[in-house]
Amino acid sequence: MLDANRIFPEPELPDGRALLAEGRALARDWQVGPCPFLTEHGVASEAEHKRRAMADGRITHHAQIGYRELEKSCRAYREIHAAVAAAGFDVDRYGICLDWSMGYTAAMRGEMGRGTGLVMRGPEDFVTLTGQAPVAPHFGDFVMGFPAAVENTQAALAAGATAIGNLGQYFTFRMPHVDDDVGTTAETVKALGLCAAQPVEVIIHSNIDDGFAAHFADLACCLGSVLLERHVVESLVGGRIGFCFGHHFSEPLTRLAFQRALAIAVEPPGTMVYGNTVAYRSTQGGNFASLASYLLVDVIGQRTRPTGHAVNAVPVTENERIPDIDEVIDAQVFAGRLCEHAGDWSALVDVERADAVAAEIVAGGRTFRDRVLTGLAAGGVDVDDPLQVLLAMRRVGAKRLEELYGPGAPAPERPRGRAPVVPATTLVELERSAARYLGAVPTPVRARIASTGIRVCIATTDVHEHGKTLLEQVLAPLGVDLVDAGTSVDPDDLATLAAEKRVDLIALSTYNGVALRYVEALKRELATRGLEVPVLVGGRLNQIPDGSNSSLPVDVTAELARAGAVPCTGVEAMIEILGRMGGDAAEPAAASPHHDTTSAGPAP
Ligand code: B12
Repeated sequence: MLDANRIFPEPELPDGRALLAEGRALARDWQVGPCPFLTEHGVASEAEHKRRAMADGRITHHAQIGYRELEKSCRAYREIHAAVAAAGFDVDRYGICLDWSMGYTAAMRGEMGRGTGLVMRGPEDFVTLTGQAPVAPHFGDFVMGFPAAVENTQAALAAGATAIGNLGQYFTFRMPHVDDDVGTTAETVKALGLCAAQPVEVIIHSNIDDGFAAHFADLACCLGSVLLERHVVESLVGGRIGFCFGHHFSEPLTRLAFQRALAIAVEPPGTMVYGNTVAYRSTQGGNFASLASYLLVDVIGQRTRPTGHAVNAVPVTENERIPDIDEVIDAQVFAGRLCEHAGDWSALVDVERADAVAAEIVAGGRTFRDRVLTGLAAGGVDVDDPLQVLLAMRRVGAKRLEELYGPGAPAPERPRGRAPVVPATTLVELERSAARYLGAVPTPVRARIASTGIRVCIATTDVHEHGKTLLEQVLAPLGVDLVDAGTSVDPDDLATLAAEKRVDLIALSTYNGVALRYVEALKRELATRGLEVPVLVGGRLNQIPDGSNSSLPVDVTAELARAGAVPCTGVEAMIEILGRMGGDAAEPAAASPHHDTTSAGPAP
């Protein structure tokens, strides 16, 4: 079913074992350096600190920080620690949000644009940051899985970090204008070797929600991908892996069950349980309810079956923009106080139900792992070569792996063609949301849209795919002819496909704080191809203004309209526009937008 010749069309691939040896050899010069966290806690590694906390029955806490400017990030590193301590609680570790442009090597980074995260000039900046307070540095963004995997791992180690990742991002994140996934994989294998060869324990981190977990319909496949990554890091690389999950785990029972499944399937300690960020869809006040709901589950999970995962209180501005320092402090104090309350709640929770679901997830996960490894080997992939296993999984992708090897019984009518052993909530929620939108479309509007025969090219500027998936699940039943340009698409590639397919309209989803820069580049690319099609854009329409002193993104809706795009707050806006375009369908068929490549049908 899988064929290595098709997965790897390259005449030859680098030898993963040789790359591993090369990475291990780098450990002679690059080792874990000192930092206040290791010194003040008297530990050689964060894993040691976590085991100590597990033994003491203490729950550890994770906060995610990282602002464009190093100065503000250093201030955050100090102030959050001080303010949370003043309130009588602890923040044990910081997840450092490096900017996506840090995925490029320093030599490549130049004019490659910026997102909303922290940009570092070199190892000295890493050391400066982690020197601000006795809080463990966790480098889990834009390190492993990118062209700069080795140089960023070297800098993180030198700055005293003993939890470095994020293998999950390797499988799904793509750097704009970088197509060399063999090179990216080679650098990642070297970085894995460098971590595995350290004289102290370094946790190689993987956030599965950044990876395949956002795409699987079955939580058993999520656990199966955990076991596959563990095979690579622990059996092939000789390192130690720690997992994070949480963004997409909205249902308390399966969220708790997945923590227990990890307790069975992987040696503790894990890194963190991330907040259920997709549930943040309300106002700041409303988001406190989402925070309390998932955090209580995570605290009870650590109380009743410690796995060393830090809990992570996500600030309530999550669905607006990157949170500011005081918002992070409020969330951490909220978490500290909730831990005090949680003790009384544990008795009320039937963890046995979660354990029963965990057993199903683990059994299904092991089946998935075994089937994938057998399938890859049968297809000619060397499953003992870390480069080949990683690259094959990345290229085949979550959807195809689940369709081929999922543990669920075949069910052609279901997403991925299988009945999930334990359904993943994300896809179920998206299906329900699409059905709600569709149900609200009046029949005459449906008829009008269907009559246009309009062809829409749909794409995202980054890894965020749920908005696009939702749109697809609404537009296809309305009879819209969809051209899928995929995720993390570069403006030139999008314009080329739009021209080739003679589309009538582009639907663009963007989230990483690049909305305006991307639309301006796309407009230029479309103009060079003589294509004038409406560009509808939705998602998070913001960007950090050049020279900003707040490092916080601002709304760019007005600028997008001035740039000639059509900003859309939601799916309804697009349906309304398509419905109006349909209104013009009275024009004779000859006028159908397809055939006239220059002006693509009625203006929205
Ligand atoms: C899920 C999520 C992820 C997942 C994505 C999984 C996936 N495969 O899709 C993961 C964990 C991988 C992820 C990664 C990152 N994320 Co994220 N993510 C989110 C989160 C929690 C939800 C977004 C989402 O999908 N919502 C579900 C959709 C269906 O709902 P919606 O967005 O409201 O969409 C509606 C409309 O916008 C509309 N719509 C959307 N697109 C379009 C397009 C058109 C044409 C139209 C008409 C309508 C439309 O349709 C929907 C219904 O109306 C948001 C925070 C939040 N709660 O919103 C952060 C968020 C978007 N992420 C953010 C960031 C920074 C990142 C990272 C860079 C973090 C990092 N350092 O690694 C990376 C991205 C890296 C990369 N390579 O691109 C930031 C963006 C900051 C900003 N712009 O101000 C946010 C806001 C979180 C935060 N507060 O920091 N993320």
